[in-house]
Formats: sequence, structure tokens, C-alpha cells
Amino acid sequence: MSKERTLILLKPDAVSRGLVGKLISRYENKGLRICAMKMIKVSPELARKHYIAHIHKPFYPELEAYITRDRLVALVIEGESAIAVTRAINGATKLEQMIPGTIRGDYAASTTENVVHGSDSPENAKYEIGNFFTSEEIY
Ligand code: IDP
Ligand code: MG
Repeated sequence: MSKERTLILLKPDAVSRGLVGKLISRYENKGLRICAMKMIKVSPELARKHYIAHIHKPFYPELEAYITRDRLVALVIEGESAIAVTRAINGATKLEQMIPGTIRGDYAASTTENVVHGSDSPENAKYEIGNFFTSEEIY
């Protein structure tokens, strides 16, 4: 176990549905610490940087339209094994595998519009955090 930082996005559907407070509580209730937070409307350029691994996949145009359509809330969250712990809280990628009790299991009705993002490795977390926050914005 080690202390990690991860990028969490409360995606545009989370904000428009008024879920921000409820979702942040799930991470805080688990004992994770918020060390940065901002509201931002993601540009197509930032979307392409953030989702660079998916840019050539068939669902990318739909994914970019979703992530750029309205403001979202970005957070850096820190704690023991924060990457795996937040991904467990978030739930599975595929709609049919989203288990009730996870954020996606409770709130997502599609594979694309899945309410939250969490980084999947320490390397990707560092890259993703750097896309959204300067070092001065992280406490
Ligand atoms: P993750 O968010 O669970 O890590 P990724 O595979 O990294 O999932 O995919 C990034 C995002 O792309 C997902 O959160 C979801 O919004 C969207 N996505 C992933 N797979 C599909 C798919 O098969 N069809 C449509 N959208 C998808
Ligand atoms: Mg991912």
C-alpha cells in the first residue's frame, strides 16, 4: 500500500443532475482527502489530451461530445491506494457490469454517460492531473 493521488472528474451529467455533493461525500466518507478542485468546461483540445488512449476508438466522437458539452468538476484526491479505491467506488466501465452500490451502478444508465472518471495507474494519474491542474493549485 502507498499514498497515491488520482484525478477524479464529476462529468457533465453529474453536475447537471445535481449529484456533486453526494458524489464528493462518497470519497470523503471513505477517508480520502481532496487536495484540489475546480469547475471547468473541457475544450475539445483538453478532451483529446485527457482521452489520448481512446482517440482512435469508434466511440471517441460520442465521448468527446459528452465530456465537452457542459461544465464538470475536477478533483485531485489523495490517500492510501487512492487509484484502486476510487475506481472501486466509481464502478465498472461497461453498463452491464456496473454493480449497485458503486457510483456508476447507482447513477449511470449508459456506458458512455457514466457520471465519473478516475485515473487507472500512477503514471496516468500524474499525466491527467497535469492536464487539469498546476502544481500551485494542488494542496
Ligand atoms: P473508465 O472510465 O472506466 O476508465 P475507459 O475504458 O478508460 O473507462 O473509457 C473512458 C470513457 O470512455 C468511459 O468512462 C466512458 O465514458 C467511455 N467509454 C468507454 N468504453 C466505451 C464503449 O464501449 N462505448 C461507449 N463509450 C465508452
Ligand atoms: Mg479509463
